[in-house]
Amino acid sequence: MNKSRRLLLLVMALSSLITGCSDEAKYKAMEAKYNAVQAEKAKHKAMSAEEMAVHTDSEMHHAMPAQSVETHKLDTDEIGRSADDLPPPLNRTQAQLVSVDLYTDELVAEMMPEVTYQYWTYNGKVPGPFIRARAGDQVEIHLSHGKPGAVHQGHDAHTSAQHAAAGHSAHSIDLHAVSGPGGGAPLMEVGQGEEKSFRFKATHPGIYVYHCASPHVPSHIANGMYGMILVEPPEGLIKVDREFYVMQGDFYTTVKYGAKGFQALSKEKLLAEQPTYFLFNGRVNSLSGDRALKAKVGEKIRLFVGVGSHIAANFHIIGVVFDKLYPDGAITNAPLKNVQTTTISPGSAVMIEFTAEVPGKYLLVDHSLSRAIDKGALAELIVEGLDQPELYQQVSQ
Ligand SMILES: [Cu+2]
Repeated sequence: MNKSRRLLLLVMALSSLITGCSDEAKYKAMEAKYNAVQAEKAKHKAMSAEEMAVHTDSEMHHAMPAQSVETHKLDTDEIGRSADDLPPPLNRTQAQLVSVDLYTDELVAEMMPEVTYQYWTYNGKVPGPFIRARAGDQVEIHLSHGKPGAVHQGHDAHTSAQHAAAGHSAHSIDLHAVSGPGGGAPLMEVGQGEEKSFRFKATHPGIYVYHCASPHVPSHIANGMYGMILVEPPEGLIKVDREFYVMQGDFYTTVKYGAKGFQALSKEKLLAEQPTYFLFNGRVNSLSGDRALKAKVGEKIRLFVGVGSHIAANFHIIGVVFDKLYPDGAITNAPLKNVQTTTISPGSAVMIEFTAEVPGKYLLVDHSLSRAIDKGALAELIVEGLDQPELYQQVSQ
């Protein structure tokens, strides 16, 4: 050991004596915290790239236990599609070719703070894009396995074998608006790096669900591969002020609701039909706070609400009577009027219209209420405007 190094050590020893043990302990705690965060991040990357590949479904249950995470904000993508993320009314009188670009993407995102999950998606969000066509249109769907030309860490690192081992060697799409075998799925099975297209004529006006139809189909759907397609009647829909896109999905994790860390799909719970989470648009509070549905007093609101996955929803908005309900996707039938709650079958959707008359906050729920209070099926509608005391007021004693 040379002189200068000895001197340096002496200075370090002295300074540690001066500053005392508490600083050192603090530093060590910080380091441990940093390492935990880095380990968690590394684990997520490895999970999507390599570990997923070498575990079968049942092995994954054991290989991915819940981890405690010492961080509050993980560096993940926003998984939830905003409720106002849908195309505007078509407003046209001629048939047209509607071209839709879809890609599949598997990505780790937060299901709730500090709880992550590997979603399988169309275009990186749950639900997938809202497709809007008009009866008589030709609709052309382009589907590629993986985001075209994108550098998606982890995804590009997948080999075909890894995709197969992880259960997503192929994806596809079955649109309930299609009249034809498999709703298009047999023409649209895409393996890694593949891209396929098919075209269909939108013959039946309605609001429909689409979803992945590749094996194991229920797992693909449970992981988030669904969305909705609206086929407007030739005359269009009546004009409203706001439209919103909401899908309820059931999710199945190996560990209980709210358990921190990376959560794997529990195929056992899926087969037992025992969801851990019921979610609107992909995650807990996806449509609350800043992302709440927003409207003004007097505005006509239209909701397209669907169930992508496996358990029927009991859709209700606390404090709202639905002026009009078009059940089972049948938007050209006469609506039911003055409805409180509606059941939405798995693989089905409804159209709801009402006018927001009293300002305030309204909660969208599954009225099987433990799903809303304890399992995530809760969203917010904020209505702004002047009070309407003739409709709603407190009476003092
Ligand atoms: Cu799929």
